[in-house]
Amino acid sequence: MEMTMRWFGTGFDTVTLKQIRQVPGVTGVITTLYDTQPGEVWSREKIRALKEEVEAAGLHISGIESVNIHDAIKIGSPDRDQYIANYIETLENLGLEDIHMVCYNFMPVFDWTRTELARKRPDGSTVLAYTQAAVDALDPEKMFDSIAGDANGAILPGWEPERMAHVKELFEMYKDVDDEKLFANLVYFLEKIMPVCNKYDIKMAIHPDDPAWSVFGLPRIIINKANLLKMMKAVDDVHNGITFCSGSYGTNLENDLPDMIRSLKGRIHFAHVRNLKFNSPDDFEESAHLSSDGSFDMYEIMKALYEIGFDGPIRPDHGRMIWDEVAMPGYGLYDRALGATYLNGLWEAIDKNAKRG
Ligand SMILES: [Mn+2]
Repeated sequence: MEMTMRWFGTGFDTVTLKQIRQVPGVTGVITTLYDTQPGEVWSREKIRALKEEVEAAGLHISGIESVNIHDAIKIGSPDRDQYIANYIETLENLGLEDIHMVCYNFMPVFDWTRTELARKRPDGSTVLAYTQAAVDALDPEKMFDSIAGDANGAILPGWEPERMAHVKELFEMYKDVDDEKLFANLVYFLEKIMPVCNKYDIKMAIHPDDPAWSVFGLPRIIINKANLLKMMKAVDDVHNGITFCSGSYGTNLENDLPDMIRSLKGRIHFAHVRNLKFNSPDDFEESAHLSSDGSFDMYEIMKALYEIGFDGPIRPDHGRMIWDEVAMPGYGLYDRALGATYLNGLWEAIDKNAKRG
């Protein structure tokens, strides 16, 4: 594996490349062109400029998170082929710039959903949290307003104000899309892009829906092992793979995380490893990465990744806000750096143990 951190780009991220370079063991960043809209073609020039900036800081681009999918593709509307053609052009430009891993998601309307961006924990840190009762009590159109106020002025990934201004229209557009239709639209998209992925060896890594169940009655498909295996089989190409995000699959306590990892050997191209603390099955908060701070056994998760020979990029995921840092919720420097260091420590121990037999 390669340890990386997510970086949103100069002007969007409070964390600098220089700071990331100083986190021990981190050699790459996972980044994006944060000012592009879903459906837009990424030019080679823009990709190259981003790459040069990262490399000038002594790091490299380990993959893209995300190249977002236009709603027309997810809905399967008549204009989807044009947006798929644009997506293919973006993939081609990424391939020409020697970038070989692309994370994306296939969630309708909302990206990840949390009901609080700054829940206070006993140690005084603040974290993102989710409670089903709050979602059930909420008008989906107000979801954006309810969380935007806590974002420290940052634009949250997947919650771009331009899209959220049209939430009502988006719901209307998805009204005939159920789980089966969404799955068929995903397969249609993957079949169209596989040739360019094969040509440039670009590994597509779908990110799970978060939380891993339906919210506001919207369809959700990337939620469990059965659906993932169905997706792998439907487009049986190594370039059709997944992002294993422990914090997203872990929202559903029925998901056995190490077992899922072992079942997906060879198709996990990217890993997000973080912990959650459950107060009840319907209420969780994002804890520190350490096993003892949350509900997951992080050693078993890392061991499963090690045992399947995972060699892609891995990153700590949402961190707590600590030491008075002001940053995009989940994406401060300090707690993610602690997370990266902890995950590197687990990996070193697992590796040394395995080699000693
Ligand atoms: Mn994730």
